[in-house]
Amino acid sequence: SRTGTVAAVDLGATSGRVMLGRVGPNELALTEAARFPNTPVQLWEGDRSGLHWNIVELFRSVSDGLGSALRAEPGILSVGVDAWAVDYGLLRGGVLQGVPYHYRDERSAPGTALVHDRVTAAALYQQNGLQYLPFNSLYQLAVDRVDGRLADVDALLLIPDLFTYWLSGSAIAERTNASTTGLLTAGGAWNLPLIDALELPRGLFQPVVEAGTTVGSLLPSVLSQVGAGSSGAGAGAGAGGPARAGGPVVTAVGSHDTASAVVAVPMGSTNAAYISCGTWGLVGVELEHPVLTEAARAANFTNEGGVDGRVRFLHNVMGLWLLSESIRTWQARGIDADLVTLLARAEESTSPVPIFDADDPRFLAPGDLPARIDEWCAEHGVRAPLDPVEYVRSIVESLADAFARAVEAAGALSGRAIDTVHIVGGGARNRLLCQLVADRTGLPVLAGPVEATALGNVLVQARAQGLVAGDLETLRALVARVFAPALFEPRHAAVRR
Ligand code: LRH
Repeated sequence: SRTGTVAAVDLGATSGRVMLGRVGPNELALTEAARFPNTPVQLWEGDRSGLHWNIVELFRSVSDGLGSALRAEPGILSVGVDAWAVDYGLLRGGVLQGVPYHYRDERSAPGTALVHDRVTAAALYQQNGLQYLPFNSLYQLAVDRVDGRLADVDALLLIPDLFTYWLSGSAIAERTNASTTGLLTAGGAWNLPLIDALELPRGLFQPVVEAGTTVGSLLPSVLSQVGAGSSGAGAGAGAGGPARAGGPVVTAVGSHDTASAVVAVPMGSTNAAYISCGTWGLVGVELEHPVLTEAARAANFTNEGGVDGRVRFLHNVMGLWLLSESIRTWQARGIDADLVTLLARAEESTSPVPIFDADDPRFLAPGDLPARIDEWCAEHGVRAPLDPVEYVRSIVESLADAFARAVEAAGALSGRAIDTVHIVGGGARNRLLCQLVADRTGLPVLAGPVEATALGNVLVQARAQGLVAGDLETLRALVARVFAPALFEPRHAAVRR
């Protein structure tokens, strides 16, 4: 048995990072090689402003980060990319056409009607098991087709697959993220009858690969760009063990960030629920088989593809976006708002705050978030928060409430008696949130690891490289040993609304 190092590129909706993972049979260490912002851009499009990802800037940040990683550890064996779901780049002859849209862009609004006119929501759910989100790729694509954006393109790559392509030259569709398009069958193949029914060009869709597949090697042009020409990377044996001749391979990981996060949730039993809490709060359980009941559809629970053929049965709750977008609103108005300070003060405050529905779609779009909380409160006849501290407390209480409802639904819909709630991702750092979830569910909350997504990415690569072996339970046991989660006990019996 040996020890080696892999690099995880993990791209979130507000920031990205390149992490080094050193893995051996009883070793799992994560260090940060680079962290960079991911700031969307508004571009005028003739009659409106479109919201896009600054994808080329992001790729430069990734390249720079990989350069730092390779200088720190020339023996990196493998690189893998995960990112947020549903969004994609369109290519012609291998060249990106246009700037990929952000799923919060309003262009996808007509997509729901375009798709549901041809396939009812109920029929769709039977085929793809996905919760309805207005920006699921198939709705975005329906709009792209009508707007003529599919006329001259011959390939679609989801965001992490686009980075994998730019790093390795291989065009693939990793299955976990492809499942969020709505265009995969339950068996994990492209759903050609559905693709035809929506009049989408079949040729756009790339071969589906499983997480853990080696898809290529870092392109020589990338190696030289990152300042690690073929004589650099792969030449010497670094601390991480023998280097590969020719530089690192590129490995498909659970490229949907949430799929990678779930790999690293240190669950010890099938009765554990998880909340992967970053920009979104993804709340659910892991299953062997999808739940496609009408009750699951009505509750808007999704059956997304997991690593090793598992099913991520979960519901999207708005997540830390409610906080980050509020902070952005205040700062734009010159109000001094710092999240860490506000959270500390919110933790101390005891004044009652409104609990609003964190699931309400009105909170989806960018813009003045506190004003929309006010609007919700006015409509429901409750007092709106008075100052940033109250807004922050109200948001965290409302998130905890929505999380608790989703945990309960996940258990009821899947027939599991939930006895523990894991919180991973940035939300695991939010003590107030963790405590309130424990209080509202009446269950122990195990918080951490914060970097679950990068860890899951690392572990799938490490397993492909033979640095660790075993099923997800074995990998999770390793995570639990090295990154022991923090326990929050409920302070009283569960709060039911
Ligand atoms: C979280 C996430 C989530 C998706 C959303 C678009 O980053 O991937 O799982 O629903 O972004």
